[in-house]
Amino acid sequence: MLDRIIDPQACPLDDPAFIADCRRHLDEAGVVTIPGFLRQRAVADLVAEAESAAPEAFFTSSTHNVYLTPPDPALPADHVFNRQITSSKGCITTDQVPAGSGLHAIYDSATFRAFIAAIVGETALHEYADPLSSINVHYAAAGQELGWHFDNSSFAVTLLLQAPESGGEFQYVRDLRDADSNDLNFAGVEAVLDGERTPDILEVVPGTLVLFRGRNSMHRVTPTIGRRTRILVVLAYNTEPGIALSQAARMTFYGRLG
Ligand SMILES: O=C(O)CCC(=O)C(=O)O
Ligand SMILES: [Fe+2]
Repeated sequence: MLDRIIDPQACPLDDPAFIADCRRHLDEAGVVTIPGFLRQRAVADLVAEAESAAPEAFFTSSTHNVYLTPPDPALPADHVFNRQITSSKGCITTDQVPAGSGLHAIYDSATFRAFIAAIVGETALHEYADPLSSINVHYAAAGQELGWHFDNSSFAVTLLLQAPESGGEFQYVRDLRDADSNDLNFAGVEAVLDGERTPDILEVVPGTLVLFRGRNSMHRVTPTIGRRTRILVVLAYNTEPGIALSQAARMTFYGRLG
């Protein structure tokens, strides 16, 4: 069944050598891309599905610092910790993805979960306890972007469904901070924000699976240019069962709790 959506030639989910390769690559580069993960037919179906759900998307435009924390009033407003960055996008949630969608089939698949878990070095992965946060489809129309940030989660799984005509580029700077030792690296972050340090660019075409460690690697998606909306799926897992996304985060990202 899953073979109709995921191409086993591009991504043999239960091949130990392939898993070991992906794992090594993630450890060395901080990111793994698997082009051709989705069959072309599946990409077309999922784009059509995402386009029909787009009117239901919740749109947000917000400002945040790169650490995704509240500002620190003890520091000057123009300090890098307090620098405000803009993000704007539309989003639909797990419960808005049609029941028969390939996205549920992928997300729920025990084989796929075991594949991701093995690559990121976890024993098991679990869905969110709330009905919104497990599968999100992001829409970035012309001018919309995701500003520079570090993720709170240790890894992210995404699937690009549709690339814009131009822009919508995923840029990143590896290991710019060390969250575990609380090293925020203000100078390094400032150099990137001021354009003094050139980020790496991740080449991603539609149908590619991306596994990214974004907790210490600062990243952004540049503004979409042109009339074609960038459409990206985020598959989010927890390493413990029964965990919901915080109410504050749900209100910010989705405008509702359930
Ligand atoms: O849109 C992307 O490719 C990356 C998304 C991302 O960085 C995030 O959701 O935190
Ligand atoms: Fe991110």
